[in-house]
Amino acid sequence: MTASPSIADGTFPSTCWECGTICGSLVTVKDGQVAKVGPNPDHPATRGAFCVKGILGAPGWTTHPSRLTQPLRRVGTRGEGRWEPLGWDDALDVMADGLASVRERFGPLAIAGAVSGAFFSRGLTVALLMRSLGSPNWLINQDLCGGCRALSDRLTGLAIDRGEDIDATRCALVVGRNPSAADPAQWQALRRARAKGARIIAIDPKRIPVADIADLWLRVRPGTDAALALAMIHVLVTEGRHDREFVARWTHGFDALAARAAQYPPEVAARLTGVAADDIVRAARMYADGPSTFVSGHGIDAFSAGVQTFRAYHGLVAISGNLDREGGNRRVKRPAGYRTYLDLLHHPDFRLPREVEERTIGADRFPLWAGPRGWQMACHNPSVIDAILTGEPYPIRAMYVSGVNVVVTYPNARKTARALASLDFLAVASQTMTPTAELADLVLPKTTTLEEEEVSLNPAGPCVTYTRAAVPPRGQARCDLDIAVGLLDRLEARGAIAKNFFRWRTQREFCDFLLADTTISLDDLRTRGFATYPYRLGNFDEQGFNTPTGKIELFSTTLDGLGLDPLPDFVTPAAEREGHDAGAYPLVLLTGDREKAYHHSRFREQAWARRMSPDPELRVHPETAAAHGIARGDWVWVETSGGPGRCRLRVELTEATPPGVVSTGMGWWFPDAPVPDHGAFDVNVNAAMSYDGPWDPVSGSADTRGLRCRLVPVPAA
Ligand SMILES: Nc1nc2c(c(=O)[nH]1)N[C@H]1C(S)=C(S)[C@@H](COP(=O)(O)OP(=O)(O)OC[C@H]3O[C@@H](n4cnc5c(=O)[nH]c(N)nc54)[C@H](O)[C@@H]3O)O[C@H]1N2
Ligand SMILES: Nc1nc2c(c(=O)[nH]1)N[C@H]1C(S)=C(S)[C@@H](COP(=O)(O)OP(=O)(O)OC[C@H]3O[C@@H](n4cnc5c(=O)[nH]c(N)nc54)[C@H](O)[C@@H]3O)O[C@H]1N2
Ligand code: SF4
Ligand SMILES: [Mo]
Repeated sequence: MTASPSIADGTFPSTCWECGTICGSLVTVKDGQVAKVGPNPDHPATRGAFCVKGILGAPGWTTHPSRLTQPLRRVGTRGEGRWEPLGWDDALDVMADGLASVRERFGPLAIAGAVSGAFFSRGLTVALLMRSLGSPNWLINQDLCGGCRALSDRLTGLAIDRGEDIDATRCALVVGRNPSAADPAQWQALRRARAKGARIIAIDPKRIPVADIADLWLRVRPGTDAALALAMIHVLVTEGRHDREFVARWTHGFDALAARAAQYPPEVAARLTGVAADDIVRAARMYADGPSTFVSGHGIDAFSAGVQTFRAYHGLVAISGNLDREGGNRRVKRPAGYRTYLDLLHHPDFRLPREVEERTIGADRFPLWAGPRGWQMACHNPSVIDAILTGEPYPIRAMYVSGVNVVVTYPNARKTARALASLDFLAVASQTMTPTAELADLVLPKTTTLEEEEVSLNPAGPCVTYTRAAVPPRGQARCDLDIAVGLLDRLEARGAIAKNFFRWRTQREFCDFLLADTTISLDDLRTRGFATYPYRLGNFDEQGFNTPTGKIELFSTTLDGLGLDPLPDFVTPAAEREGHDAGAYPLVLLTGDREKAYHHSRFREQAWARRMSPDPELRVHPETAAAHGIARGDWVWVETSGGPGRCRLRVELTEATPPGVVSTGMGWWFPDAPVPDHGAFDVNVNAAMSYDGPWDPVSGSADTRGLRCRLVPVPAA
């Protein structure tokens, strides 16, 4: 079942959606198998950019011998690794019984879903499945990803997600973004722009490849960017380089922002950030000589002051007038009639009663994140882990984890595992057996991105882009929507749902629904792989700003109303706050370096990827290594201040990482290491990190970098 009705041999335009870049692809199918995946040079968003994960990773795990091809039921104790295969009918009955029983005993709110990848249909599917059960509780890992940026974008009213017009810019301000590893489309565009004479400013503690092609590289101290951005605002304002007309017409709170920025003149910011005052002034002037585009990344997101840091940079974008103009940051605009997944999440037709939504875990403390006013109306994830373990504010007793490897990718791996293992019922849908799936009662085999259809909006095009189900699902694998629909039928038969929110029974019907009110036809999309639509820059009169004042809120009336700081401000980074013993933990830890071979915890089973990147590395400056008596290739334990345990990493020496700072990737585990954790408690940095806060007061994000740490040599075996 599932997939596209018309699977055939040939070469087809499609879209890789292994990551959020969603690159236009060409997929060649021969004898019913994927023979080749490569870039589509005609795709308007990605213009031939592509990466090895799309070329090798996606086909590699589609056919990998370790691929899950049938449902599995746990036999023996949890995490023991003993399973028995069963058919879908039985599997969905087991799942419906498990969920119905928890619902009966504890109520619908005791069931939570978990997913990642906010902008794919699987997120909506999990959210609507939970809502159908009557639970507002679903976890999406955006607090660890782009959540701070998204909340700032929303509060400020810019709506510039993925709208960097790099090709037409005169200056790209690249902040906390490592495009050469994370985003091939941005990386190609930056190099094209550079060749045409555009200037690049890189703001990054590490000398990453974009720093090497930059005109100006500011080596900021981790976690201090808000001061840098405020100082740049101050320079623009005092030198009269801001866009007065734009500011007067479209923004709210300019004077207040200017007054706040005045507290951070370049000399003050220099002390806080470690960047020379002259360089801050040069960067500000270079950026002011636009059009300029702001290219931001995870390096300033997912930490306990992430929203205010983004608010500072977003303020810079706004006062310089670089919004929705050629070479600036385009606003997200949909084709007429198109509704994004986020629109559907908020649409009244798909909502639970407000009093139920208000009980979403975390809505009481992070109302702009969780609950009815929340960005995605999803839970505050660390509070869900706590609720499972403590029963407070109310018990969570069952989960459906579909599309996220929480044991590996959430901070505090052991605690997450302990929480999952204590549930009354856990089902996990995945393509391969993961440390998360190992703890389940029921494991469901999932299709890969080459076996399923997807329609999504890519604001970078801008275009609507199409993923073809190029080959039939392997074995009995099913897509997320098929699993949800089959399950709902059974829950309905057991009287265990609140309301069936699914208006679609197949992925094809869902794709049709997305396009129904547009002029784009699915057939055209299938033929070309994408559809562009009319897009008008600077149409502020026609499409205003979605804020209480209807203007770009440099001063946030929403934050003010909640008693939070309405203006961006510098917050002392976690590593420098009181309570840390800097003597015992002398180094600062960055995590999440993107690796070309892996997508987070994915593709760990593939031989080519393991050859490219065999061990979890800790990148250390030679001076730091010398001071610690460690050498390249040594294994060290990393322990963080206030952390729950340690993890084991292999030392790599590099001058790219500044002295006193060490950096590593994330997502490490080995499919061939022993069950249940497969090394996720050993070689995974999240085994050494806490998820307990401090949390960003707006998004609830925890610090995934800028933590104090120490290294302990692992004795040679
Ligand atoms: N190959 C590959 N590509 C991926 C992914 C993957 O797993 N593998 N994951 C995808 C996903 S989901 C995401 S979210 C993106 C993330 O990709 P990016 O947005 O590029 O984020 P990171 O690589 O985490 O960090 C980017 C840079 O931020 C810097 N940084 C750290 N702290 C600070 C700071 O305080 N200030 C500043 N200015 N910079 C800082 C780091 O040194 C690093 O160079 O990558 C996506 N692309
Ligand atoms: N310490 C630290 N932790 C981090 C980060 C960091 O920088 N530092 N980065 C954070 C970031 S930015 C992110 S985005 C997260 C990523 O965290 P995850 O989303 O957990 O990362 P993946 O490894 O991509 O895991 C996705 C899982 O879902 C399954 N899967 C993939 N596609 C589908 C699908 O369509 N349906 C279903 N049902 N399953 C699917 C795969 O088998 C895989 O096990 O990690 C976060 N964690
Ligand atoms: S960057 Fe790589 S993994 Fe991400 S969508 Fe493009 S080809 Fe796929
Ligand atoms: Mo992410």
